Amino acid sequence: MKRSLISVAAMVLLVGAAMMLVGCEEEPPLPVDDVMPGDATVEMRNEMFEPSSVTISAGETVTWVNEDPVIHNVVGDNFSSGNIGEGGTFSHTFDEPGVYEYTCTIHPGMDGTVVVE
Ligand SMILES: [Cu+2]
Repeated sequence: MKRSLISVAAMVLLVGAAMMLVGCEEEPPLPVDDVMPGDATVEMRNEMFEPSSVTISAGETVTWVNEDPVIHNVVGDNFSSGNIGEGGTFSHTFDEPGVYEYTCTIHPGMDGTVVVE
């Protein structure tokens, strides 16, 4: 009895390990689309916007997610997030086509672009 329990446990471990290996190959490390609703998601990571440029259609929404342990913000000509702490998010809907550049005013050089088609 004990022996079969052990072999079942070993089997479960093996299957689990195999599934993890397969998972690593097929899935990106961070399924960004699953993090938040929104038509595009931009991560704030290592004091950069990632991706630094996103393209959406008019009427769609960009959601920024702060993955850093420091405060960031998202400031453009017609939108401003205020402070976003670790794990925090900010969303903005872009109704008009155009090229919208934005920055984190806390970190010089932390810039991004939203292209609205
Ligand atoms: Cu910042």
